[in-house]
Amino acid sequence: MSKPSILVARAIFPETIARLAQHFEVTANQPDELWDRATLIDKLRGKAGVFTTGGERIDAELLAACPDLRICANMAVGYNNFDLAAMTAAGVLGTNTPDVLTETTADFGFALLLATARRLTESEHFLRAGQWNKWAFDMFAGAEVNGSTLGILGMGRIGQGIARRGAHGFGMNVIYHNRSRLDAATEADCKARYVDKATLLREADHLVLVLPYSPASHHAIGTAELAQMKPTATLVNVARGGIVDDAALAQALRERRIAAAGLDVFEGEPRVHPDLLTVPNVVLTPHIASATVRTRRAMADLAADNLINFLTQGQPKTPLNPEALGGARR
Ligand code: 8YV
Repeated sequence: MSKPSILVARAIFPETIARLAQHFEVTANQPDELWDRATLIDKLRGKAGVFTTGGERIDAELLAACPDLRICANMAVGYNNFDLAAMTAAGVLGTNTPDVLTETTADFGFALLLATARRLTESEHFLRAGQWNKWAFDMFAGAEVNGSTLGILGMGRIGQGIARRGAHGFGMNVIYHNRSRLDAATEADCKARYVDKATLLREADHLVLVLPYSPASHHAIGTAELAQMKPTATLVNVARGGIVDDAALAQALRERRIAAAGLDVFEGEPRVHPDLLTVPNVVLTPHIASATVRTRRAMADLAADNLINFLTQGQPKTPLNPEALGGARR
């Protein structure tokens, strides 16, 4: 029997390609070319599966043009690049990579919180620019982290990981807001108290965003929300671009309406709003919260497992829309 054909849309570990090639005819993109949509659709013709990395938009138009496609395996926990309803309607399975990146991403969220509060980027730029010629009592005095109030918007697995780090490691008072309240045991484990969004914005000394992006969370933090925060507060986004109105944030930072921000994700990335590049009180990183070698390997392995298990045995490991299997394309 001939092997099914799959597309790996972006460069990935050579070992992952080799493993996939044991089961599939693989079209890879190891030069890591950035394909436009027409090219992606063209490359997908005749493919039963695609390995995506979060940037490839899978929607009704693409699915209609690729009738052989049966599974889209995202190497990311977030899947806002998938129109899941359209995929389900077309009988196409989507999978993501939950759990394997939780602690690594929580580590990074906390790193960004610390860097933002303690002004790491700003002070390093100052030093590198040769501007440090004397010590001063108020030089780069930042916001206290230990014992302060940590606010978390979006209390899924990563949010809980950040809460535990704050509560248990830094003695922080943790408050959170989420679509649904956690069970009592999880709240106790995270030492976290559920509050409404207005209270979260008003009381947090450090606000971390860890909610999924959807039309409902678009600009969840904009001018009105920033105005409710303390002028001494910091804001960290390790979730998705588009949750924060970047233009409004840059203005709030410039006017010191909040103290500082740490951003790993941006609206329209890899483009970064030019105003964010010119304000000093922001720490900027290029969407690397899950980027440790071990975790990226685990994510690639899980995405590959999903393709292999589904296309060879019909048993994906981490399906997003198992209901699609009823009407799955064969
Ligand atoms: C991915 C992420 O590396 O998993 C996610 O949702 O944001 C990151 O861990 C990124 O999405 C790859 O594009």
